[in-house]
Amino acid sequence: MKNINYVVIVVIIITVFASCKSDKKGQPKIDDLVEANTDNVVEVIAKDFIFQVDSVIPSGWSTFRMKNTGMMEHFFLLTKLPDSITFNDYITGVGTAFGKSWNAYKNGEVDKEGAYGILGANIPEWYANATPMGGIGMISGGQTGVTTMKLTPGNYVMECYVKAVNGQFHSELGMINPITVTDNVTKMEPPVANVEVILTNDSMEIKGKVISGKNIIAVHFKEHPEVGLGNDIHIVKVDEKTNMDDVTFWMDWLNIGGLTSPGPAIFLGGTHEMPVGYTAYFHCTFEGGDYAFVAETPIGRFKIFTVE
Ligand SMILES: [Cu+2]
Repeated sequence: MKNINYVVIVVIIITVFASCKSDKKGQPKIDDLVEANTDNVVEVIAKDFIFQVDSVIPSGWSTFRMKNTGMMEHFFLLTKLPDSITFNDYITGVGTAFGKSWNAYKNGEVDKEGAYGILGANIPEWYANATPMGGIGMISGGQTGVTTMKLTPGNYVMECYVKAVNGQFHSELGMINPITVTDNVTKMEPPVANVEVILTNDSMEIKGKVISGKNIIAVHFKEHPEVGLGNDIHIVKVDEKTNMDDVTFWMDWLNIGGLTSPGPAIFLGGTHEMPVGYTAYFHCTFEGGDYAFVAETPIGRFKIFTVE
């Protein structure tokens, strides 16, 4: 009995001493917590028309969770900037070029080909070396999108280019943020998917079955068009009122009324393009019913599926 008491007292003393020690130093305790927390979640709040998000995030795998608390549809596309290029260079160079092109088309000064010509003539040369690095696909007001992606260190731009009723891009109204991705690498591993999507220029191949409840959908980027936006994927709810021609028309930013709130259906997320060889994982919870995968690129691509 005496011996047991002695052991208990010694253990208590050692425990108190050890916790005092780590409290005093502070650091070891924090490191332990970071190591234990392998899921790195980056919270994003989308409002009409701002993003609330940390401006500095680690590299490696992270899960981005964006709640759309606004009335309008929102998404975010991440673009990694070439080393010498700043956030302001992006706004003045890329933002202005898209604005000029869209305004000329909207005002009836040029056709679509002419609008793309204006875009090509005004976009800065360095834009060829900027890299689309995924994002969260289109989400309707009140919905939450969740996408897991791997990022490399560097300077990024987060933006939404849905259009307001007056035709201005949300990025022009404030939905554009600089993000620094640091050398600190998360300890997160990519999730396990129950559905795989393979995107090429000619096809959207779906492997596996979307089920009622939680799904993790892996999107493999195998190919992209040589010019313009890359192949991407978004999810839309399909009901008796949904017209897929309206949906695909709406997904084209260069249509009058395209990407302009309010959208023609309920959007539930997805992911934007990443470089060839990358995989993004989006998480989506479904009830029974009909849905469609729909692309911004290539224009007109969609595939309807049923969740039982
Ligand atoms: Cu937006």
